Amino acid sequence: MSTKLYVVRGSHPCVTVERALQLKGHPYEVTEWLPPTHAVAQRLLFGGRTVPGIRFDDGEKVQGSVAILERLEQRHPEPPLVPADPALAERVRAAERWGNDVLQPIPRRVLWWSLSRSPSAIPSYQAGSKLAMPPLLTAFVAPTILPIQRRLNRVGDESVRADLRDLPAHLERIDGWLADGTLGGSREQVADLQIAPSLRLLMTIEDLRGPFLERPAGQWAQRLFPEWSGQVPAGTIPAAWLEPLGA
Ligand SMILES: N[C@@H](CCC(=O)N[C@@H](CS)C(=O)NCC(=O)O)C(=O)O
Repeated sequence: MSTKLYVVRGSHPCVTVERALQLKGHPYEVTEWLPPTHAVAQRLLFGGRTVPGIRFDDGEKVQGSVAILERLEQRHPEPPLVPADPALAERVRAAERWGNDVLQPIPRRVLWWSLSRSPSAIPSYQAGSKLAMPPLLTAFVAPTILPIQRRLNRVGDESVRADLRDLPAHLERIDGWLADGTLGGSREQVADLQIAPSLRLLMTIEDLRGPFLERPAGQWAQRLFPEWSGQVPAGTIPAAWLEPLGA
């Protein structure tokens, strides 16, 4: 049996786990779900509805990017994804938890809001997917899928405006971690793998890409993940909402 990673195309925590498997040199196969069918399939396989989930080659199953990286580290310690120095390891773990709890939901909310405004951008996020639908079919199903995703992710004007207001402080924090070596070391660690994909996914929204690229955080995410499918056209987010970012 080979290790199987269960993903939804475009999901940033799935990218986190896939990069970790690649860094460890652990062979794996990818099984892709088409949302919203993932919810039923993942619940049956793992007990919870979200991706990523992994079934290791010996049958052990783990769900959730932080739990998967932790288990991967125990099963395959080399190369390490957590620093040997205990004080730095504690900082890296704390940054990873913040990345999972605070930062990770933001691209979900902002992106589903943006795709609801610019649904013609949806096919760009399916590039490279085995399950990519023809654009006409996507246009047909989008009015059904978008409200479900908005509800699942508690997306509304107010939550997205609050996310955009909070982003400068989050970017400041990440810039600080890059400056003090918690992030952006010579080898990628669990916090890099958790935080950079969230930034990179946000940078597929053209209105955010410019302001992000002006900061160390955005430049770092772009360096770690130069290729990323998807593009929401400029002008999707109202200009007034972007003011906190200096855009
Ligand atoms: N913090 C968890 C969250 C996973 C999560 O919410 N994944 C999203 C995709 S990015 C998902 O499965 N959403 C669909 C749903 O909530 O049903 C992790 O890192 O694994």
